[in-house]
Amino acid sequence: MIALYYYPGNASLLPHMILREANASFEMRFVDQPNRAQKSPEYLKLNPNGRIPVLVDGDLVLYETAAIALHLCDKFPEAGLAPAPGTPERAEFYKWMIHLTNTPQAEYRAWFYPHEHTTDEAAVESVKRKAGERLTGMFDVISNQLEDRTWLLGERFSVADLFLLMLIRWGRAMPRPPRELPNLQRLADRVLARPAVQEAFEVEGLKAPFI
Ligand SMILES: N[C@@H](CCC(=O)N[C@@H](CS)C(=O)NCC(=O)O)C(=O)O
Repeated sequence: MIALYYYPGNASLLPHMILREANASFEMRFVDQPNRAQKSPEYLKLNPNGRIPVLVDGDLVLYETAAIALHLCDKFPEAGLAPAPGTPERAEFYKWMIHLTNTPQAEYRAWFYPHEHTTDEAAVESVKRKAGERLTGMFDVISNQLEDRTWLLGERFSVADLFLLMLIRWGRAMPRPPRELPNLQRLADRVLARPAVQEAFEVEGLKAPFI
């Protein structure tokens, strides 16, 4: 039995899209994030960090979005969502997954939760603005690398593209949203055209504009 603890549009969207891409059988468990259900004693038993998502796979209880994504790639190899282990393409795939999780995804914490990054209430807006600027620079670098590529790995679609779509989406309200970079808009359009992705968005109730 696989269960995904989620809140619409949160980081749980990545494993959700992967599960649908893999045609997996799973159930979704809503976490009432606005009411801080992720800090409840029951949820903290699953993820002591009190963050979404968590994936339960039989006896395995896994947190950290990128770890869940990699686990699902390994669990459903027939879905072909990542290159074969031990190949140079797999190494590139790891590079993108680690980069996306520990650079833009981590930076988004300061954008969405600026009050956690300062003890000075008056500085909250400036923390947020600076996070937005850093994210803008990160998306510029990613966009440049997409210049002659269909997907992050070149001609091969992978879970890294799903990850990037989620991160592009999160920047909808930034002063310069990632979608304004043509390479990112193009990649997002390709990912959004996938039936599994459309299904995940629909089930989570995510409405246009998607990015
Ligand atoms: N490094 C964690 C970060 C997860 C994370 O920040 N999740 C957000 C939702 S996107 C969350 O739980 N926010 C609510 C909170 O921090 O209380 C991961 O990748 O799983």
